[in-house]
Amino acid sequence: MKSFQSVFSFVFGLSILSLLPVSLFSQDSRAKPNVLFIAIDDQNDWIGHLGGHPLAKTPHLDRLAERGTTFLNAHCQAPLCNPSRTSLMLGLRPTTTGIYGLAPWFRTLDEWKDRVALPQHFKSHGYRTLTTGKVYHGGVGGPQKQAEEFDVWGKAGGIGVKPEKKLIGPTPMGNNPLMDWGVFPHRDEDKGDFQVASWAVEQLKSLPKDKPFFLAAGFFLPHVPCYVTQKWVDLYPDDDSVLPIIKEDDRDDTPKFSWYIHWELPEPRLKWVRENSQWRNLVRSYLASTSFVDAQIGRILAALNETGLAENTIVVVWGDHGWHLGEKSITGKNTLWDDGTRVPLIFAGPGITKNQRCSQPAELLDIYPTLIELCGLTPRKDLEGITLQPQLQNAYIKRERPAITSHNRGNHGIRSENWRYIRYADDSEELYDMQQDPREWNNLANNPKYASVIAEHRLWLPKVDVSPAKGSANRVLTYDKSTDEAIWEGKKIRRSDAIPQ
Ligand SMILES: [Ca+2]
Ligand SMILES: [Ca+2]
Repeated sequence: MKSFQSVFSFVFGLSILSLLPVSLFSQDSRAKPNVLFIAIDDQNDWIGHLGGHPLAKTPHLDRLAERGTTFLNAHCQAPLCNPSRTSLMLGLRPTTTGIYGLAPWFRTLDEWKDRVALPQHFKSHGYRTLTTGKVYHGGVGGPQKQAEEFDVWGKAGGIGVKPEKKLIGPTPMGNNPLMDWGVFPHRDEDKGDFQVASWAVEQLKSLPKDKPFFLAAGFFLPHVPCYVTQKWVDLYPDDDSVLPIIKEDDRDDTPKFSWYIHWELPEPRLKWVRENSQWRNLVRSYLASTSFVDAQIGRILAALNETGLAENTIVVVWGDHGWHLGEKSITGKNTLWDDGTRVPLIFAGPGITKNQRCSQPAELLDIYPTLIELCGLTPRKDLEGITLQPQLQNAYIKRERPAITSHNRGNHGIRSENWRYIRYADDSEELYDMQQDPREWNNLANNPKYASVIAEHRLWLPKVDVSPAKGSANRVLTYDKSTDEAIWEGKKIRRSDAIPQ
């Protein structure tokens, strides 16, 4: 009797299995895909296929985009390293965590010290997690804490070889050592980013196959200092055709408060780089650095192909925020325009439609839930991003939510498919028609014709918009509407103050 039962259940079981859709069955039996997670620091949209700069040469990223889906309208959640990366890795907006500045590290906060970050979620699903280079903004709280974030730590990366002294003259606001760029003779192999790529390549070639991997590689360039060699800068003409197209009086129609969110910074203004004949040098050095990083990413992708891992590895490439190179009279980050928020975001690998360009707004916040879905991990209800999986199948599927970027409490950029709306903490506003005016030159916020567009975009301003977290520092702005008092990095800004140059 017993044996009859087991034979019966065996046969019954088989017949049930045969009724299951083939795709579900094969998905369950397939090993989970690996993840190759590549970050680029301060990389704006000067990427070949993104069209942010007509001369940008990034053949490897362009090829990767052809092998998958690239987002042409992807934006960071904060235009600064620490808050942008914290948001992406935790799946939470800066307006939810209060992390707006270069400090604090989120694990120092009671509220987030046990929060399961993206790589930890993968680890808890049986992945081996590895990291090299700049993935989080700074240290993770000492060597003993490293193992809590990733299983394996590789080369730290960073700048690498440096000239004996700064290549350019002293820069305003304290002559910050990072504010430097240009050509000096050195070997590619001595750069932090080269070593990061080499370490990632070694891992791909030697990793045991017992578990899927989540390998994070963070490139430092084109973050300043943009040190390059002649062969990289020679990719770009040594004339003014490399300069971005700007409007001289572009800031005449932006509110004074637009200056408050990048009030005093080590990054020189356009005025300084012009007066010191550094504009072209900066632009070429930045472009050359981008091409250098593209080549390093190319080395990792080549290893992925050579090892046969490409077939079962999801590749995602993202930049943490944009960078101005003269547009709107400044260089650097800390802005809510496309120059400050638009970033590369490319997905390729199993289950992702090839050769797609998606114009729907996307957020870096969406990476966490997207990777969960692509890899079949347990979904999480506490993430503020929305999966991009529908667009990875069909790039034309609409996304209702615009991309939202915040720079300190009360200052938000809302980027939909056709519009850019900005609201500052003092209620001043900007609106740009991104189809007619992609350079965001003509602020339409005061034109009554656009009242309904503005009203529609205002609905997306974050409902939760907390004060800076404990320990916040560097690039932190607070504002009290009742007294019109603004404080930037501990110093009062008065309405009558001249804009620091
Ligand atoms: Ca950055
Ligand atoms: Ca303007």
